Amino acid sequence: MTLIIVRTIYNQLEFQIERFIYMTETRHNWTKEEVMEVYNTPLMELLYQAATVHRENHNPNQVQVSTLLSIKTGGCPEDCGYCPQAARYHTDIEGNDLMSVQQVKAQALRAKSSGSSRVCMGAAWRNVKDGPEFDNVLEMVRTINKLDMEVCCTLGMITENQAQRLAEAGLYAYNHNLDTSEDYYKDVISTRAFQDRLDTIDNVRKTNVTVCSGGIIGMGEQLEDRAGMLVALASLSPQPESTPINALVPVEGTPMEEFEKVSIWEMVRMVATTRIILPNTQVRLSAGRTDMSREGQAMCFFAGANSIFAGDKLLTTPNPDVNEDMKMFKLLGLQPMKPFAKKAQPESVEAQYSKFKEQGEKPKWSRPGHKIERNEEAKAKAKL
Ligand code: SAM
Ligand code: DTB
Ligand code: SF4
Repeated sequence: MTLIIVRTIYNQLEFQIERFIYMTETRHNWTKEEVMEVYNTPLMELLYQAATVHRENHNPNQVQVSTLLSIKTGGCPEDCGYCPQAARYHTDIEGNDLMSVQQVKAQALRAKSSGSSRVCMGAAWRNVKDGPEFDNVLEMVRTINKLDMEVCCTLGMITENQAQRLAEAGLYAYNHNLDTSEDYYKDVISTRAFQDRLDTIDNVRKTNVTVCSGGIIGMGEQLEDRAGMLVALASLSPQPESTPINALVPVEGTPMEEFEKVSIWEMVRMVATTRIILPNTQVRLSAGRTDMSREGQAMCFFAGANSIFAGDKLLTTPNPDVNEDMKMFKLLGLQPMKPFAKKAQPESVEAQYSKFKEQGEKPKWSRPGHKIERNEEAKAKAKL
């Protein structure tokens, strides 16, 4: 008992000191021009600078491994131009209702045995609705937390009350990507606004849950938009604890089906720039790794990436085989990070002792509803 109290006080002190150092050292006022200048630095110099920042803030030989689990697939009402799960486009994915807690537990155990420290549960929802499905998600969170793994959810927009309920269940991280700059967002999605994303992140920030937010490159955006997204992430206070960098996976049937894949050089530059602008975040190599060689990924790790999504599937599209990833780790001398290396395991409160109740009112998320030509075309094609 005494040992537990001493350890808790020690952990608290350690986090307070880390927070103080973070507050005094982290820059939140990057301009787009400065970020573009970093991105365009001659490659060898950029790699050197990013690797230096990386070493100052992280152990360069440790990589955090997350496993994705699509707990509710397809049929989403949103019109995100990149997403195979939007109901309005005609893609070949197999939709599924919400998985059971038992199915999730079995998958989490598999992930744990293959070296993952985190399970990230994704649902193709616009926003969370209070009710039996959300209650089941809360039970999934409690179940995975009890397996001593970090639990992350990505369920769309959430209210402060829903964020509090997830925190109380033992959620470690909430993933909600800005995806691109505020300007370009209007060309990608018409069914919600950039501000909605910021509002959800704000709701998560009011709890103990860490924020995971990043974006996608390769959606036809300009360098200015990549920089704009990083400026927006950097201005969050505190900055996100993890930042997924996805390369667009162009899926047949979506408005972006014919987009060219991003080159490894763009990925390396984006990773290195993210590392410099967000020095403390875990930069996660996310969608697009199946198109990257081991050498390319090694360059990304050198440039400051220190997390991956592992497992042979992302949400609906393929991802490298876990055994191949572990061989790559061995080759590069990388070690999978232990769970709760950055922040203590959250407590998990059972449903019957919950302090937070369902809230009847409907949250007012926006519906900008402007037209995006390529999204309209893809929708029309699906109807033919
Ligand atoms: N529905 C929730 C939401 O949008 O926040 C959660 C799931 S959604 C699939 C999570 C993230 O996956 C998106 O924000 C986007 O960054 C990424 N994503 C989806 N489709 C992608 C694709 N084709 N290529 C790369 N990233 C993709
Ligand atoms: C994130 O930034 N990337 C992951 C996770 N967060 C949820 C999802 C990638 C999805 C890629 C397309 C698919 O598999 O459906
Ligand atoms: Fe729905 Fe999320 Fe896909 Fe957008 S990204 S269509 S919100 S599942």
